[in-house]
Amino acid sequence: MYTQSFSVPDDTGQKIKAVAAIEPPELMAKFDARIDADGRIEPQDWMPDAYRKTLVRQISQHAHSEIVGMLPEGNWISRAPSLKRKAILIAKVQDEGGHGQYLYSAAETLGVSRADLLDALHSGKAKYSSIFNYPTLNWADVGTIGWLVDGAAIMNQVPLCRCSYGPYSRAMIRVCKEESFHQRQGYEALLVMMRGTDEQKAMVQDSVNRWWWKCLAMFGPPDADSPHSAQGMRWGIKRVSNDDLRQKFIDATVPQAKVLGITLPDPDLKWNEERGHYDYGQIDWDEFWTTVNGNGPCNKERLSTRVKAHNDGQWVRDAALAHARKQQQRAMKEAA
Ligand code: BYC
Repeated sequence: MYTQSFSVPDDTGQKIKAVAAIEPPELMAKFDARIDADGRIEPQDWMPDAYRKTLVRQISQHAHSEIVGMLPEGNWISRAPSLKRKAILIAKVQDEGGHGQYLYSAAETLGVSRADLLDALHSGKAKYSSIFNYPTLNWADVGTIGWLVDGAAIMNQVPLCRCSYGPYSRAMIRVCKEESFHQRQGYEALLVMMRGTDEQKAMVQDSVNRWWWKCLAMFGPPDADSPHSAQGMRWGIKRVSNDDLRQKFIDATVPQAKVLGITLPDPDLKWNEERGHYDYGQIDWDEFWTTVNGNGPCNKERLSTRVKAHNDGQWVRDAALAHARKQQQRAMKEAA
């Protein structure tokens, strides 16, 4: 069964060789050649055990993030300020449920069961994105999540459309198209508020102040402290490093903040002519790890809401299975 304890070694060169050494050399050579040629690995293909485990870990964490990610915004559906905003928000939250479905299906092609993956989430063993453990305190948070959280998610996910594992890369193409709409609707909602009253403008600024640093942490620990990066990059699962994605996100977002007319809460944020990038301040990694390890402001609430939704939905799964069994029996009778 999937476990958090699996860890691809961080002592780059030597340990990557160690992974290869325990696999049959001919199969490993064929696999490496496919990766080197930027080919795709499909479910029926041979793959090293560590590659399979890495994918199960990453894809399932990603799937969990999508379905837990429905919760902070879902809280605002009944309080959306207009019919239009409510319809957009419902569509967005439904899309996230759909992304979870594609991703659990992609993980299942690797030989794990959805029930086991969900057990790992519900028992607190599996990780999901740190960002969903923070509260949504005002309506502007819904816009900020679209603009910054979905914006960060797209930055991370576009390179995953070229991931070496076929089912994951194909799922990500569809996910990215939908995420792009999510990002735009958030930005547009904030633009409207920034053309509104002083109270609305203050609400947006307060929201961005609370989410900015958490969004930068979403990309994961700095490259030097990222145990999985070297192997993930070697296998074409990860295409761009955590720090490079974070930098791309900052560079793309600063001009958008200027158009909006809000201030990003970082006194060290300034253009560095020499690097051709924005410099930025220190991310609070202690706070990040506290949250990832289960002690953020909303971790317990998120998990208990998910467990309740899962238990409340048992009758739907039972009914779907009973219906499928009935159809199968009917088909067998007709065929006999
Ligand atoms: N939160 O060696 P590293 C979304 C963990 S939102 C929690 O760099 P890797 C959405 C990491 O799992 C985003 N944990 O790992 C948006 C590892 O722990 P384990 C979901 C994190 O895998 C709006 C440890 O730290 N996106 O989709 O090479 C609405 C060391 O990290 C985080 C994805 O999941 C974090 N932020 O790189 C709804 C994209 N960052 O496993 C939904 C796919 C790191 O050793 N995933 N950790 O216990 C990825 O691209 C990569 O897995 C990551 C991490 C960049 C996230």
